[in-house]
This record gives sequence, structure tokens and C-alpha cells, in this order.
Amino acid sequence: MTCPANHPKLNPTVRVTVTGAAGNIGYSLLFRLASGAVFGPDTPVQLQLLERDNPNSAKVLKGVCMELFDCAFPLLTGIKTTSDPKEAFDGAKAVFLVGAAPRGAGQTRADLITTNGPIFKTQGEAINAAADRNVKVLVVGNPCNTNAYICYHHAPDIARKNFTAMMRLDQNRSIAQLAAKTGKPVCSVQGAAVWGNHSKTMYADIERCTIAGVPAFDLVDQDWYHDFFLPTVADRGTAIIQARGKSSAASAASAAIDHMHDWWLGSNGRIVTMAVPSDGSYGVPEGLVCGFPVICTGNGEYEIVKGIELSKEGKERLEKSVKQLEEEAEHVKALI
Ligand code: NAX
Repeated sequence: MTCPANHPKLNPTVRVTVTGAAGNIGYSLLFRLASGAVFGPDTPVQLQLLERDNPNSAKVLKGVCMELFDCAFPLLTGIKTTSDPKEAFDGAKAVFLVGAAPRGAGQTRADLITTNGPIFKTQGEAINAAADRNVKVLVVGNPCNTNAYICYHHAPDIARKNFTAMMRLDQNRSIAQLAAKTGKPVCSVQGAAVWGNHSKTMYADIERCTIAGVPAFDLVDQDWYHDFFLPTVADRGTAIIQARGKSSAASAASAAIDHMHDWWLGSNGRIVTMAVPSDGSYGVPEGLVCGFPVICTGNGEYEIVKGIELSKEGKERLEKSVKQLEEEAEHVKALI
């Protein structure tokens, strides 16, 4: 990599905020961010890391910063650590909201929303007060769709479309399963998308997917799709916890990198999945943060792919997932 000091056409430094920086996902995410994996080899980054105000988080984050320093990343111009959200979001152009409590044993999804919702109210307010007016926000902390919904309501001075949630891991899991089943390279799988909520109700859609140019359903049958593919993608997070004893972290970080990279630089005409505030497309109530197939057109813009004719099954699955999003929105009404 060219040394930035000698680089003739270096872009301005991007301030990037990562919350929950001392956590599992943070540990996989930060090093790739600093290496240039998101904003490209011509764009230096300054990391602004937010953690909870407690001695253990501070201690762990100190160690992570020592390692970032030791990597001597040419593009990393500075690291700031703080437990003050406004300081963390100051001038940020890209934000990864990862920090949130994981679901505890015996906790329901509703309990998790009650625990984590207030975090995203506070952070929405701080983003509104301190971040760049065109900041791109990616919510990873669960329940990510509804957390993004809470967050944008508290950032009225920033365009709603700039608040998104992560369903790229679900898409990547779909692509990996299809490639493995057919023995084709992952890059030959195009048009797989995931609709709805990042939960077991998500609709992993391969109706328009092609693999090396061949329709996916010419290569895999409906039984495999229903009996293996759908449950495997939906339950993958649980399977990883059972195998590893910890939740998905490196694959989640990688999906976050993919999401922000494509949003920032464009998806080269490829369909990718992002959970974004609905504009009413496909009957999804306006404002709900829902997974859609999108195309990222470059310069930080994306468009929901329009005009898709969903099958009867697809429509029913999407409706079920949207119903869950509506219930979650109702549950957090007091926070809005
Ligand atoms: P960890 O528990 O390892 O790390 C979370 C970190 O966030 C901790 O260091 C904690 O101190 C910090 N934190 C908590 N509240 C905070 C606050 N208010 N401000 C700043 N920092 C705060 O969890 P990790 O494995 O990193 O997962 C983070 C989140 O990602 C969880 O909510 C998890 O459920 C979610 N995930 C989302 C995925 C997705 O596809 N959208 C997949 C992976 C993951 O399950």
C-alpha cells in the first residue's frame, strides 16, 4: 500500500464511530476498518470508539487500541476512545452501532427490545447533535431493525434514509449455502436477497437468484430450499453459538464491512440486502426499517429495487415478518 504521506490523491479523512468497540464484533471490525477495507486504499480513517463507562470496558478497549497501534496501519490517522456519545459521534461520517446487550438466557425478543431500545434513543439524539449531516449509520446491535427505527426518530435533522440496519449477514449466509450446495464459486451467486426483519421470520428469497447465470431453482429443488436452506439460514446464529460457545462475531463484522463498503462506494449493479426505512414499497408501512433488495449506486446512495413480482409464498413470508416489525414498533412507542 502506498504510504499516505506520499499519496498524490488522498481523500479527506473519514471519521468513523464504532460503539461497543471492546466487544466481540468490535474486535473483528476495527482492524479491517483501519486497513482500508471499507472506504478504500485512498481514504484515511479516524476511529472514534464508544464504550460503556466502566473499568472493565475501558481496560479491554485500551488493549484493543494497543493492538491497533501495533498494526501500524498506514491509513489510520488517529483513535479516540470515550464513553460520551456526543464526543464519539463528533463529525462522524460513518457510524457502526454495535454496542448493545446480547439476549440473555430466558430473555424474550420483547425483553431485549426493552433493554436495548433506550440505548438507541440516546445515541440517535447524540448523532443528531454531533455527527456530519450526511452521516451513514449502520445498526448491528439487536434487534437491529427496531433499534434503527428508534434511532432515526431521535435524529430529525438527518435524513431518515441514512439510518440502516444489518441484514447482510443473512444474505451472505444464503450465498454461502447456495455456493456450497451447487459447487459454484460464491461470486457466481447473484440476486439472493433477504426481506423483512433480522429474526427467524426473515424471508430468504432465491426466486430471482442465479448461479453462474442459471436460475437457482434449476439447480436446487424446493424440498432442499424448504427443508434445509431456510432453516439453516434462519438458525445459523444459534448453530454458531452451539459450536463456538459465543455468538457470530467475525462473520458479523465482515457483513458490516460489506454493507458499509457497498453503501459508500456502490455495489456495481449487484443486488444487495440492506434493512432501510420503508418508502411504502411492497406494502411495507412507511418508516419501518425492513430488509429489502437494494442497489447501491455509489456516493453513499441506495435504491430499493422496485417492480419485483413476489410469489404467493414470498408475499406471505414478507407479511409475517413485517407484522413482527409492526409489533416491535408498537412495543417501543413510548421511546419514540
Ligand atoms: P458483546 O457483548 O461482545 O459486545 C457488546 C459491547 O457493547 C460490549 O463491549 C459492551 O460493553 C458494549 N455496550 C453495551 N452497551 C453500550 C452502550 N450503551 N454504549 C457503548 N457500548 C455499549 O456483543 P457482540 O458479540 O459484539 O454483539 C453486539 C451486538 O450485535 C449484539 O446486540 C448482537 O445481538 C448483535 N448481532 C447482530 C447481528 C446482525 O446480523 N444484525 C449478528 C451478530 C450479532 O448477533
